[in-house]
Amino acid sequence: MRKSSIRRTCAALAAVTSLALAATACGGTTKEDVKDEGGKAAAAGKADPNAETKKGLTVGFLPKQVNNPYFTVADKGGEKALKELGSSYKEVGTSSGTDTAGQVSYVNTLTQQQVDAIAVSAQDPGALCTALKQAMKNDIKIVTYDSDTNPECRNAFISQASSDDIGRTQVQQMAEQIGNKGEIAILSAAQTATNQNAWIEIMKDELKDPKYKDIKLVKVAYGDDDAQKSFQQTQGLLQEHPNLKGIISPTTVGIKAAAQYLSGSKYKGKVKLTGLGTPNDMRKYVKNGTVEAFELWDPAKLGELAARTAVALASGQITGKEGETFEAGAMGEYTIGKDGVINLGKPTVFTADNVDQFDF
Ligand code: RAM
Repeated sequence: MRKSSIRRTCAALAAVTSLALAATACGGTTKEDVKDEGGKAAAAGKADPNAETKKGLTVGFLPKQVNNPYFTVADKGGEKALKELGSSYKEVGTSSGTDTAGQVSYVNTLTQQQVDAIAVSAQDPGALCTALKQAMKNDIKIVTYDSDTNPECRNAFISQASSDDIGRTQVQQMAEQIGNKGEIAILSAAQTATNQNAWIEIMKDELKDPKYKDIKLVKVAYGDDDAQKSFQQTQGLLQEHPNLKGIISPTTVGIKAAAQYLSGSKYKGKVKLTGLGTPNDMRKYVKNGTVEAFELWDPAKLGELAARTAVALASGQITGKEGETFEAGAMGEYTIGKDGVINLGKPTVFTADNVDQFDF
């Protein structure tokens, strides 16, 4: 039976029976279909760096939130890379950044459709685990990007930069802008977001340094990556804390909404704002004096690296173990670090001097 017809049969089986049953019935056949040495090595749990890059694969992208410009750019980067590699791209996802059940059901759908790999940005670290493990049992490679799940629930995580680089620099920028003194708050995304929570932990750790003894973190607020909620949370922070000197918002949706609120208020330029934003969203707030500096990485490169990692995994060139290396096209060679983490690079700081040089 050809792989496509096996897949159709299995998908039909999965639709009428429990997924686990279909997985048992179909798992062996799919593996037998792997003819190349790289595939065999990978099936035996070993990477074969010389295995041929497979074509005709399907990689499903499942961002934290569709219609979030950050993920639109990231996923376009993935789509472009997959086209170059001769594979197919599809994107599914929820429009709310806090719809964990929706994300779970999308993982299940992609599993039933027997895609070759899934690139997912997890809204919650643990909630997707069962579904992702089921996908892996079905021979689907799992790459998390942007926001991780637990390490045993995926093959590799593409991290935008180290949490240290992202968390500490935001505190350093804020401290500089408020002259190392005063009350500050954080406006985050969803309360469960793995990436924002990791960065906030590092921010708190950085704040322990005695040089910040006069800075007080008074609140962490959550805007859920919802523009309206983030706007209202900013307003609430300023009402509750009239002495607030600055807000750090480590989310592109949050920082934009906070900038929008501040720029139309008496606090413009007085209450400092920094965090993670896209140059296209933040340009006007840098130019009108609401924001001095913020940072981010190139989301398109993050999506591209997620796609290339997914294909390298599905081709058997890597398995996700520490120390394995692979070629990510023009992006160069990447090495897998501890716990299957692959670091994209370092974030870029944007100010009035360079913000016009970027278009994303
Ligand atoms: C938002 C999302 C995403 C985060 C960026 C910085 O778009 O929360 O997960 O990485 O901000």
